[in-house]
Amino acid sequence: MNTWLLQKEGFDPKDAASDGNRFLCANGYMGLRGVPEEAGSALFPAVTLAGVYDQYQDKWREPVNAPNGLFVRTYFNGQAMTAEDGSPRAHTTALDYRHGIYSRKTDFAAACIASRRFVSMASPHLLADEYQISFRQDGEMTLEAGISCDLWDINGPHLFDYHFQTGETLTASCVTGQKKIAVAAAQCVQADFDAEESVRQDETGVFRVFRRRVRPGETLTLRVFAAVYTSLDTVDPADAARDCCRQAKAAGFSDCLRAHAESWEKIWALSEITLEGDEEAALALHASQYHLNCVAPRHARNMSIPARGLSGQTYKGAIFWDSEMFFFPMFVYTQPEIARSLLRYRIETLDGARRKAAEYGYRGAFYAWESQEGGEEGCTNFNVVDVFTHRPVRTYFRDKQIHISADIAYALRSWYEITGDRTLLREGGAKVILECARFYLSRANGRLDSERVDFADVIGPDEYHERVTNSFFTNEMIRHCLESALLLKEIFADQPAWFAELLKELDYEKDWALLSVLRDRISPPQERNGVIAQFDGYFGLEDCSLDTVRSRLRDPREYWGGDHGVAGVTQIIKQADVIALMALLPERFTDQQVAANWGYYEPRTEHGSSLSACMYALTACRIGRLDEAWELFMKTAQIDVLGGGKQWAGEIYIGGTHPASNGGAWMIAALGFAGLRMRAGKLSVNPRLPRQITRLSFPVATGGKRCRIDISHDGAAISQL
Ligand code: IFM
Repeated sequence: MNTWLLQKEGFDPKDAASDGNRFLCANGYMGLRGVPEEAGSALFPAVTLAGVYDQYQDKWREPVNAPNGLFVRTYFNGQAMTAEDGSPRAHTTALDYRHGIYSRKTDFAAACIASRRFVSMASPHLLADEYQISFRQDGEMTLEAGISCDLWDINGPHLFDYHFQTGETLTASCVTGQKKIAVAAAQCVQADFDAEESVRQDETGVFRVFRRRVRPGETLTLRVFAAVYTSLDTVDPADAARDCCRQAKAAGFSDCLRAHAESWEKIWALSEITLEGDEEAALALHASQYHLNCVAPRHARNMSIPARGLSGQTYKGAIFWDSEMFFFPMFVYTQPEIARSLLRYRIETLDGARRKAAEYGYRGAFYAWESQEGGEEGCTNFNVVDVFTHRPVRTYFRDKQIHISADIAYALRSWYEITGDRTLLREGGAKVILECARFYLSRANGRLDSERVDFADVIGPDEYHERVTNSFFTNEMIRHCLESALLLKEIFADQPAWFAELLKELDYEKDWALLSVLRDRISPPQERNGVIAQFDGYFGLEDCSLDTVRSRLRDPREYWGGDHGVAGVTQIIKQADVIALMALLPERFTDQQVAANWGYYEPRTEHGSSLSACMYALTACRIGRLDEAWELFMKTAQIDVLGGGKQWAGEIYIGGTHPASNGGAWMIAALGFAGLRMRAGKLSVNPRLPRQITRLSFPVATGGKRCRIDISHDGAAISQL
């Protein structure tokens, strides 16, 4: 079995949404969905741009899909040769995870189309395709290769004022509706055949048209180079896109491919986990690492990663807590510059978080639940549409999921604890922690003189239970945030003047004195037989099975949460909550506590979020439930191999790739199975290898150096690289 190759036989348009995700190519700047070159908008093609957002009318803001410069469609005797129309005798799609190469082969009676393409990891604006067609029959061929503007948008259209330029390089220039960001796509080709050439342009795009007579046994090859730039990158995006294409064409497809593949080799040298003993698992781990690595913002120093990566516009292309909790760990241990970029994004969007806190009448930093450019909140008050009434449902993620600020503070502190590096804290990280802590002081609403401070009307990670009091996860993360703020004084003990200046700049004197007061007064959780209540009153809810709750659904797409959701009145939870906290702050709990809570909550968890299984797997490793850990690992790691995960929340499409699970797979393998831990750059391991794995080996970045960890059932070794 090739553990680097995902392959699928056959083509069913019904799978197009899911396959577009599974066969995604991306490089952090953009993502190209895994659909055939000739696909029209019905098959959800997209070149999704990172960090470029737009709003159409009063619909949700979402990322922009650029015009697609790799569009190619062939006609034989006037008949379009498309994978989706049922005429192919065979169709294969493949994705080479090692080098990020998508390929397809489609066999028609008259000819066979084979192509391979990539989104360059070596040159962030470049995409390239090698398209080959081998004829079996005599006839007239028309081949169109150009820039398609027939875009799939969830809440679009977003691009207006199209302007095309033709010549050796085709260009499509346009602007976004809201902020008038200029977007340009360019394309040029290298054909190894003679043909009559012309250009066609209309509202669907601009295309070069090749016409010629073909004979059996003839193979024609077209190499396509395309590029995308926006005015956020440069002043003249059209010119830059044209230049990029021309340079790529001059270098040739093979050289561009070689540079791209070499870049991927470097990424694997830094991050690959080799898993031996189970090939399905090895494939799933490669898939997970591919999908997370391919959406990392390597071209930037202050960007983060959307919750559905660059697989489309789902979840508004927004940055969630997924970044800090699930993406950050793999990067901080393997490619710290990327982890730093994720955190810089938060540092640079502090003002957005301050604006949000002020909007709700609070001080400090209340980060966006769904953060877009500048930290703007993308989450609406009506984030789900009811499948029965088709009405928007009032959801409270935006205003009540206050743990988000503490999650960000947690990652900033982890950066310091893991790497020992203080520069990020000095360069804005400390300010973020202090402002997050200040938000919780003001959220406590002046109740600091009472003995117990409740945090009421919140939502923890389990989104099915809304507006609860004393969410254990939320309270403990707040406590951790307050402690982190206090710890800053110790961290900068040798720079007292700088720290005093920072407090002065933030006018923090009064708040500083209150940090420890609130820390000590946050209400303790309710408990029963060693099980911690997820929130006050949780044990009073109906205690029934997951199957019972599922049997109450009247529509498979029905939303389980909210006022009328089937889960809200029961103890069934959406995703890891108390257990997520035990995974994030392991030193606060004994093995017995983890075991008692794991045993109680796991059967009551739907795992309705792709963020759930990973947390249960990590804690299962700790308490020696290795068979369950293995099962949860496979569930996590295989999600984008199988195209799993929930596709609908009410009437809202939530499909896409699952970077949180992708990061989760790395976390389970490295932090769970290997028991990796790094403190101030010093490594240790504490292996808990499931029987299915015979060997686990992976690199880790420690300061300027790198180590390799090798684990087997005979023991563990750490060596310098
Ligand atoms: O951040 C998550 C959230 O916890 C559950 N719903 C999906 C979000 C994005 O992955």
